[in-house]
Amino acid sequence: MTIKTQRGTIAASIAALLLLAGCASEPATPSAAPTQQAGDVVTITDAWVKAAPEGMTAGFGVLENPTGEDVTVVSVQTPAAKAGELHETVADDSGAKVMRQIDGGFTIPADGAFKLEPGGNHLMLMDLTAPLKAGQKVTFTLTFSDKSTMSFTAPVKDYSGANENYSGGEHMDMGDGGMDEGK
Ligand SMILES: [Cu+2]
Repeated sequence: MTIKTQRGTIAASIAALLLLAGCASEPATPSAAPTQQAGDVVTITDAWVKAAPEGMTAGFGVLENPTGEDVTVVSVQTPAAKAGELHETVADDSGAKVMRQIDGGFTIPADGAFKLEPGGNHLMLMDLTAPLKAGQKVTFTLTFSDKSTMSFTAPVKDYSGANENYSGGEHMDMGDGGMDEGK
């Protein structure tokens, strides 16, 4: 009887140890598994920036998302401008095209593309740090909602369009009062 009990205890202990071992290694599987980061897989093609002597300008291109889930660009940064914004272009009350910060960022659909083009969505460069001339290159860093980032370089090109006014302010008024966020 005594031996049996001891054996039972030992068996139970071994089982407990195995369980512990199982528990200890299990969390590593789901949480540490390398989930695909948006910044590693999203691409941009035909990227370019409109030349501008000063003030503000915009960057364009086609973002592509090869994953099975939507990904969202939440911010843009570039050394070429003091601030970068994600803009959409909409018609105001009088029907004129105005651009403004887009609510919720740029969402690139699963297995789809998101176009940045003159007269539409674009990467806004506010307050250029230096004149941008055709032939120069601008580096951008996009940040996604999963906190990952992607960087790319876009050539500067002369272009006469994309002169939409800035919603809620004068075209060249990029002061703090000129913003029309989230309306
Ligand atoms: Cu803009």
